[in-house]
Amino acid sequence: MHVLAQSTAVAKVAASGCLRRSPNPSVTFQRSPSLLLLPAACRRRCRRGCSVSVDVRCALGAMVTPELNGGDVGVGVGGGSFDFQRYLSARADAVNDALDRAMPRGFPERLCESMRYSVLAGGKRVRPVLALAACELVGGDAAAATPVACAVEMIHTMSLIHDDMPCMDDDALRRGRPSNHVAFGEFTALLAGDALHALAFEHVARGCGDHGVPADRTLRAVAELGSASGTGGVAAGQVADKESEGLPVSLAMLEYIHVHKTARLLEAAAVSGAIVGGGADAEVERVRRYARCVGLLFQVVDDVLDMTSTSEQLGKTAGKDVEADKATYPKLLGVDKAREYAADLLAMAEAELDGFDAERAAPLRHLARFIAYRQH
Ligand code: GRG
Repeated sequence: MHVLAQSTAVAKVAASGCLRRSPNPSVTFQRSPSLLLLPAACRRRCRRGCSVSVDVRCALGAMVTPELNGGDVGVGVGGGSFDFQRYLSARADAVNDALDRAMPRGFPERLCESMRYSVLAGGKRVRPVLALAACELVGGDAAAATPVACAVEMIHTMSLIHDDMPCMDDDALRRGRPSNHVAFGEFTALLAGDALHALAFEHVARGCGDHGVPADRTLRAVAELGSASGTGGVAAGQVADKESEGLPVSLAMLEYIHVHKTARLLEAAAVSGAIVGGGADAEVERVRRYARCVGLLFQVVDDVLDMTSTSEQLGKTAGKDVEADKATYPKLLGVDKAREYAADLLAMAEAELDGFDAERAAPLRHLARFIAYRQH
């Protein structure tokens, strides 16, 4: 029992420490030695009862009890019943409609077509749904967070377009179809990504006011998204990732890469949603801590899936981390320990929701489980 508590505390320190950002990435590369202790991280089982239907292999499937399955329909939370599948598909549909309206048409035709091609190609829409659910958690109307939700998806999609290009990961398959540069050529893909990034900020700046979001909150959301994209986020993680290829990578460095390349944008999605939803500062910070764990969880699961799934299952090329000789959690810890770490992160994320109203927190609770148990 003592060992359990202690190792969970280690994982907790690691998860919070790893997400602290340094203004100087070269300094941050050296930090977070606490993560080196993570192989000892405990298995912490979900303390909440929820129903079960794990019938397919999933990233965590081999090591956690089936009670943890959160992708299930009709799971009891806080004494009630919450239909997560319905919630997810309703929110994803709303985001898809809003994205369709937001994406430009017309001149320059090829640029607009290329942007629409990647944004409207599907995808799980995890980040926008996080934004909407965080907004609702703090008592806001999901509509207020729709511009922020769309913006996060635009930034995410631009990162996928650029990530697939020959100068980055050189991948021909994305979201089950040819990558943007394969379909439209390199310079168009590059510019489509650039234009999407610009549109994201324009969309928030123009759209939030239409939903009654006060200007100071809109500005805070813009700052959050900007910080998650640049040297404090995705771009920093990507450059560290590329520079590390083929080299020995420490767990601290791996953590830096994953937190910045992936987790930071998920964090910004949830935090921006809570900000435009009118959340108090303490609520926003609790949402941030939840989303930090979920963001890192997302990438740990991604690493495991890359190693254990097929390209058909993923809709993108499987096994490419191994091929590119990239550091991943399964590579550094082994698949079982990576799964244990994911389970710890899931438990920590859920613990951050305990202070909120159970019904309002149900979507974020189940979203965390969905991320843990996703199969693509
Ligand atoms: C944002 C300024 C700026 C630059 C981008 C190219 C680049 C710099 C970063 C690459 C970031 C990247 C692709 C990280 C991987 C994140 C990840 C796990 C993506 C997969 O996300 P899913 O599974 O994909 O949510 P879908 O298709 O479902 O949306």
